[in-house]
Amino acid sequence: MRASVSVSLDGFMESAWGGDDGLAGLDVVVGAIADGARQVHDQAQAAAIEGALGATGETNVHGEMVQVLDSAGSDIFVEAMRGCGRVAALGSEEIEGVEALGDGPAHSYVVQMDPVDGSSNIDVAVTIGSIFGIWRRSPGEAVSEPLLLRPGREQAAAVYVVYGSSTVMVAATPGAVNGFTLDGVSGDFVLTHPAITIPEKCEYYSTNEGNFGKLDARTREAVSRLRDSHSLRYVGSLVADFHRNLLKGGIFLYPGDVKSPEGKLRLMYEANPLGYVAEQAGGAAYSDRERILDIQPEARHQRTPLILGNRREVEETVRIISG
Ligand code: AFP
Repeated sequence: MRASVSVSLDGFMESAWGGDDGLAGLDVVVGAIADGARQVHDQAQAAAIEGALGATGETNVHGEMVQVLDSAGSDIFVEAMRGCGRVAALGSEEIEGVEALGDGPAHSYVVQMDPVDGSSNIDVAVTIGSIFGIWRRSPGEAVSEPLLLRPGREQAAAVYVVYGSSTVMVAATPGAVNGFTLDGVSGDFVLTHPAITIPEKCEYYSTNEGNFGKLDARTREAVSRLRDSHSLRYVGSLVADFHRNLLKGGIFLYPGDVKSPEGKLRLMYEANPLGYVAEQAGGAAYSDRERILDIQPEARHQRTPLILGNRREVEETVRIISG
């Protein structure tokens, strides 16, 4: 396994945000995410050989089994965020409280992350991901819980990494979505998907069809409509399903059901960052009733229904679900 060194992000400075002065240091934060992602990539590749598959035996704040790679990935990204010197506070799906990382003038960002998304897929060699929402911190703002309870529309940037047949990092900044592929030899991320926009044509829908019987009548109607007119693709890793829909054209749904009206996915670590990416690429993200980025969070670990992807299909699906 390679030692941890800084990775270079080919073209990020030029392609990302057109020199917005309000985003000074963002390249450092995204570079640290890239550095962590390369380490998670290495660990995922080596997990079976090094006996690092399976669960740790612990459960996380959501009562879910923690996989060995969940725990390793969380440690890697906490250290990457701490080490970059630009992040004041970190919220994580894997950590109950707020990680206070620094309160100096250079600590001008707040990050919320799902370090390893889709971790039940690790043991079967199926695609997993990492997700990050990045907010600005004003000078002197206290590093405490309220700093991490801001709506998604205030994000400065959002990033996800998909560890699949190749490892790709997608970074969204105001008006720009770019994809960088990890070069396994140099360890650098190379700009391979410049200026991503979600296709107009919606080819796919992604949802857990096994939940159909638990849905209310209007949500069943919305899913049935998609089923009749689209191909189904469902990996069960949100990042993988979203990445396909972003590049090929599609819609992802994890609605609430009769037992869990707020669904399964988390507002701060999953819905907000991917909602931001979708919107910057010309798509949309809604709960069953409102724009994801407008939801005022009440708790860092709160859940939300999520309908995400092609704007036209998302709006039509929300219209049917909300009656
Ligand atoms: P795991 O981390 O337990 O694999 O869950 C993954 C996830 O949070 C998200 O990535 C998927 O979109 C969603 O859950 C899949 O949930 P279902 O297994 O209920 O379809």
